[in-house]
Amino acid sequence: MMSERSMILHTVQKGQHALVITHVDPDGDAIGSLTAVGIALKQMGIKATMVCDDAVPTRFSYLSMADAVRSQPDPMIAYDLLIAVDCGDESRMGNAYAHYPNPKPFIINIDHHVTNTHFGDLNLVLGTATSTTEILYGLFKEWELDISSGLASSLLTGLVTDTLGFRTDGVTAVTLHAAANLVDAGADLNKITMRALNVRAFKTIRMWQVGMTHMQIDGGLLWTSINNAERHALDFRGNSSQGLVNMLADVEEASMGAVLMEMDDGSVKVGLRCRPPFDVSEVAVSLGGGGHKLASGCTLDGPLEDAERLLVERCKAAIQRQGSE
Ligand SMILES: [Mn+2]
Repeated sequence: MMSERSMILHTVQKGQHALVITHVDPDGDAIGSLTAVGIALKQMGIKATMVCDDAVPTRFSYLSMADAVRSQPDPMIAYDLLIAVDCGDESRMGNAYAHYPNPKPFIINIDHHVTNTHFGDLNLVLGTATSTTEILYGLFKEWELDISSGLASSLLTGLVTDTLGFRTDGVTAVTLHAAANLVDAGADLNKITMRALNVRAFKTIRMWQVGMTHMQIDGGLLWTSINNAERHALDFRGNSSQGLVNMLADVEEASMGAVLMEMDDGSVKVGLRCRPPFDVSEVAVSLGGGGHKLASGCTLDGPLEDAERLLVERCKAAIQRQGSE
């Protein structure tokens, strides 16, 4: 029996031109994973196109090959392989996948979301890994791939951002050994922490300000919502709260934190966070979303007031149930 890892290697080596896709509204692990796979395939002499529906945030511009990320696949290329990174389900790939003509290429799904739907033809899903780049690091080591400094920077970026600087629940000695090896290979931990984690756009902090004005606490849930008019007034185009929800969930009196953001189409993007022993993925999954125990998200139908009422009710019930288990 071949292991999943060697089957992936076998499949990748047979490929002519790979399409690599990461999730919409990308974070550091998404862009780190996307560019890491792009760099690795290039080192292996395999053609690849890196795609993300949304533009690479400027704070990740230090990553090699970040400027080669496209917003859609090249229609002139017949891809024979699709590698999805950091995507819990197909919809996370956005239009890059949804608008891809049938038949779709063979899919390799590499991810660390516990709620991953195993949508690939080959699935390397490790819910215990702190980031998708931690999984990729293990994969590349097994393939005995040379970890160049560019590759190390991409991999460490995913580790640093998804662990909020090695502070989250799932961080183990394995994570720290991987990070140390990546620093040895030439990644600059200080620069990555500063650029990918600490530095934020002014409009992000303005968005936090608006969100913090509206925050409410009830039944252990600390939440806030930002409506479409407010989001436009801030010229805030993202659809995640970019750290605001983490801040809310760190409040001592709160068991869970939530941020609701109304989008142009009337739908409401929800970010959820909590501390052990609570589990927000249960709430997110029950509302059609997914993620991790301590960090999840979902999209609700508007209007915003109805979405808010539904979410608050579900979260408060979950807090009561999970707190007494
Ligand atoms: Mn991730």
